[in-house]
Order: sequence, then C-alpha cells, then structure tokens
Amino acid sequence: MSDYKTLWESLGMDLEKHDKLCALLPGFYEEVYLSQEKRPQGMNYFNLVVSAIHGLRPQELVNHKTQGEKVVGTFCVFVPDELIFAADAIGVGLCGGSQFWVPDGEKVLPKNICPLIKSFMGAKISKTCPFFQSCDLLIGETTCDGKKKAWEILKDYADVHVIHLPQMKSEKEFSLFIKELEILKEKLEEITGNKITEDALKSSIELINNKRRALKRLYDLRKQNPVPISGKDALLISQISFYDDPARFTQKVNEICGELEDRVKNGEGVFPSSSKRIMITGTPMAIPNWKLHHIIESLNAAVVVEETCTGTRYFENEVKIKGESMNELINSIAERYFKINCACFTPNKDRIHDIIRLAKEYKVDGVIYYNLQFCQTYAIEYYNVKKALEKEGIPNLLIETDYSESDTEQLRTRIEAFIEML
Ligand code: BJ8
Repeated sequence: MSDYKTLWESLGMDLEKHDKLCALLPGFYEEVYLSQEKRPQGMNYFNLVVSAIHGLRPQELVNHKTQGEKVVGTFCVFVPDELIFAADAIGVGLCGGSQFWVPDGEKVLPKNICPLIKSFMGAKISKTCPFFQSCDLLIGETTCDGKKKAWEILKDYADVHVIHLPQMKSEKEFSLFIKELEILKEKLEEITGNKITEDALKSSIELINNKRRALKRLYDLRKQNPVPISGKDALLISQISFYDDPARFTQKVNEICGELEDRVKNGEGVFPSSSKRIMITGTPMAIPNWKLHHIIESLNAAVVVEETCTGTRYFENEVKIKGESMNELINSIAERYFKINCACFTPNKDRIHDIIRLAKEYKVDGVIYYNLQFCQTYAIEYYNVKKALEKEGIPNLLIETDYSESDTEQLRTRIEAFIEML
C-alpha cells in the first residue's frame, strides 16, 4: 500500500502511526481469510479491496473531490445514502472496527463506553484513516447515548451534522423523521452546491435498491445446506458495502452470487451439511471486526445469517417509490428506513419478530447474541429476545466482548461448549 503515500500526505495523515496500522492487517487477514478452504473465486475482488483498503477507494474519493464534489461520512444505517448520492456526493460508512484506534479514542472519551464509538473517534483524532480524512461532512444521529454525546466531541475535529432520530415508531415520530430528512437534504445541497432533483433522487434510489437486492440474493444463498459461502466471507462483503462504489459493488456481488448458485446446483458447500448453523444477532461488526465469526467457523460451525446492521438490517426492504414529487420521494425513503429495527427504539418488538423469522428461514441450530461491551440498548433487549427464542425452542448464548483479543480463548471455550450442546 506504500504506493499511496502521496495520497495519504495530501490528506494530512499521521504517516508514522498509519504505517503501524498498515503493518497489522496483512498477517491478520491471511490468518482469518486466506486460510479458508473452498473460497469462491468471486472473493478475489473483495480480497483486492481489502489488500489496498486505505488506497484504492480513498484514491477514488480524492479524485471525486478534485472534480469539486464532496464526500460524506456516516455512522448508522438510518442515514439514507439515497440523499447523499442524489447530491452528487459519495457516502462512506465510518464505524470503527479496529482495536488499534481505541486508545486514541480513550484520550477524549471515557473508557467504559462501546468500542465502536471509541474506535471511530480514535480513527479521526489520530489522523490514520483516509476515509475520515477525505470527508467534507460527517452525519451523526441521536441513537444511543454514547454516539449522541460523541458528536459533541467530534465537532472539534470535523464538520458534523446531527440527525434527530426518533426513538418510537409512531405517526408523530414518522413526521419528525421526514422533517429531519428534509433538513438533511438542505444541508447536503448547501455543502455540495448541488440541488437534489426528483430525477437524481429517483436514480440514487434505484442505485441503492440494486445494492440491497444483490445483498439479499447473497443472503438467500446462505439459506442453502450445505452453505455455499462462509459467514466470514459474507460478513466481509457486507462490511465492504459501506464504502465501495455502489454500482461496482453490486456488479461484483451479483457475479459471486452466480458462482454460488452453480455451487448450490452441484450440492457444493464450504462446510459439510452436518455442520451446525449459527445465527448472530446484536450489535454491528465494522471492518476489521471478524473476531466472533472467526471463532465460530474455526470450530466448524457455519454462520449463516447476521441480524445486525452489518447484516440483514442493512439490506432488508427496498425503497418503494410511491409518487414522483420530492415530498413523495422523501416519504418513500422514510418508510423504508422506519422499518429498521434497532434497539435504540422502544418498544422494539419487530426486531424480535425478525429474529424468530430469520432463525426459521435460515434453519439455524442456535443463536449467538453479540453485544459490544457497554452497549446498553442491545444488552437490555437480550431479556426479551431470549424469552422469545426459548419459547420457540431455539438455543441461544449471550456474548459480550470488545475489539481486543484478550478474551478470545475464553470465548472459544464457551462457544465450543454451546455448539457441542446443539
Ligand atoms: S441502527 S445498531 S448502526 S445505532 S454505537 S448502539 S453498538 S453503544 S451502532 Fe447502530 Fe444505527 Fe442502531 Fe444500527 Fe450500541 Fe455502540 Fe451505540 Fe451501536
């Protein structure tokens, strides 16, 4: 990746520190990913994207900026990419998944908050993430308390616009969400200098719908037994969806789906059909957080679905256009996003319905509830999820962890016992 030194310099990055970060990834990726057997050929594209993670796409972002356009960073699947792309800006997901950034995050944040927040904060303040450094605007949102308060600090380092996200799914709150999307539209028009037209919004809705459709096609293939792709590879594809060029990404996902469909026809899989099928539900796994999948799949169980924001919550439901005017288009977008069932909402019964539905659709043997340390909303919601799973006779296990490797062996022991019990 050293070919990109000039790019990183131009982004004002801390090169010395960044070298240390870059040195960690290849060995880790080789251990977690390249050691897998029977990987689909189509993963070569995603390998390439990871091998130059801080080069290829950031270079495209910078090229876009030199043409006078903007780059916008987001942290939550409630922020509609449709509006960002309609303003001729590029949207990139910035959630931090690396332990490397946590100590820098802890310089300005308390230690006892979720690692995802500490990691993205550390990525920004350490100037070691070219995605952050490329952004002209960051869009925060009022979801959990940790994120809500983190924006106040992040504002010292970047231009941040905060969306007031409702926390109940009532008609009144839906109107509030629409208002917030209108304000976001104005903000995007202001920073880009581009008017968001109905036509531009319709095409970006189609662009993002296509991406979601491709991911759904990929996930549907994971319902097969034997499963044609590992959970680790599927997770990586989902993680890359947050920052890759949407049209190219869609094409590459569709290509790999074609290959997987052939595998299914031939009865080929990456795990024997007797392997236990695991569903993960809970908090998101931002790149390069592959810890839980790696443990589970090293124990020869297959992760077949993730009910997370780096899983089904990201791609389920498309925007259904219900009219041609700007108001109708924004309304259609809001309807799609209001169906996301995040634990920051109360009550959040639909998430429980989703978990039970997905457990059945993907024929899982057990569910692992994944909670990032100090994430209260998801931790508390486990009580009702567990009750519902037990009622259905679906075994489950709660895992609470962070990004460090310190508990890996302990987790492996617990997960091994869980899988043996299934
Ligand atoms: S829609 S899950 S992406 S808020 S940062 S809530 S892990 S304590 S990320 Fe999220 Fe949007 Fe909801 Fe999805 Fe917990 Fe950490 Fe908060 Fe987190």
